[in-house]
Amino acid sequence: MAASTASHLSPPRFYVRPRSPHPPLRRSRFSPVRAAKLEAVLSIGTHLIPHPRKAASGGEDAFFANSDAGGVFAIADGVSGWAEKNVNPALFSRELMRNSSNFLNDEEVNGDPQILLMKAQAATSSIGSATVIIAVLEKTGTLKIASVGDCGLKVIRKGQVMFSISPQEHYFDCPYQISSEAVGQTYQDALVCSVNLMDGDMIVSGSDGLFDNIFDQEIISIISESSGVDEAAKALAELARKHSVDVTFDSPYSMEARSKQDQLAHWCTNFITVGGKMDDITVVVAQVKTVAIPEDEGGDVEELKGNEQGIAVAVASAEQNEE
Ligand SMILES: [Mn+2]
Repeated sequence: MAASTASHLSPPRFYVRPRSPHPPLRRSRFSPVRAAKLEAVLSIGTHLIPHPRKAASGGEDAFFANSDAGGVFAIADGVSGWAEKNVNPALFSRELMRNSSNFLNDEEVNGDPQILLMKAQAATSSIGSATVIIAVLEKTGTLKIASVGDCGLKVIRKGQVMFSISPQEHYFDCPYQISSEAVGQTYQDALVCSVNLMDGDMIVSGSDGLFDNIFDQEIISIISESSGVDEAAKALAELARKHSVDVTFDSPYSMEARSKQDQLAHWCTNFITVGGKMDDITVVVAQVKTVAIPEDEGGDVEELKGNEQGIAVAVASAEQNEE
């Protein structure tokens, strides 16, 4: 009845809707922040819980986060095998992060996480190796990522994981790693990618201690229930920690180990295939926000759009603010 009424009231010409020659694409949802007077920044929360047996030393993960100039964060996970050679695995990861932080405003780096990694590795003199991820948000809303190994990063938008990076590993549980030794990987081996973010997007990044012990659905729940990035980072780390010491929890790590048992049997027999995986757990939660820039800076936006000068200018502004 309703349909016939509508049909009766609507002249036929209204039924002939011209089709747009360019229907909206899914990609348009990921378009960068375009508004002329807005720029993207990150609000960043972090939380680190060391391996239960490494609590006294602080563990072997290291990280830094900096909300200036849009936003940058990095995580390094010192490879624990070095302890067998009487090398403290934390020294390399900590120095790598310290150097990454130091080169942040370097002219040559210019907001490129892979170049930042190159400089940081070259400046690191400690013996050891580490997996590492560096992420830099441009003011246009593009997140640039360089990752070596199995640190993870996911982007959550409207309650769904819309972006995730894949770990790089030689074989199960032996990730690519930046190393003091020639046999290791370098910045050239990094997985390099960019993702265009929108206001409200949540980035969850962490060492393997996080993603080996927590499922996507749990991450999504915690993100949706938390009131801020600090609270979310803490809650994620605590749940991962709880699972990591739970021998009955069927963790992502155990599931993967079982699925690769055939290849493991050839070289190692003592992998856990049930329960959580005890490890250092580092969590970074970052929320993308758009902030209005002052009117008198509006004229610069056009030339910044989509190119690499964005970060350089943003860094310069941050430096000016500090003076
Ligand atoms: Mn780890």
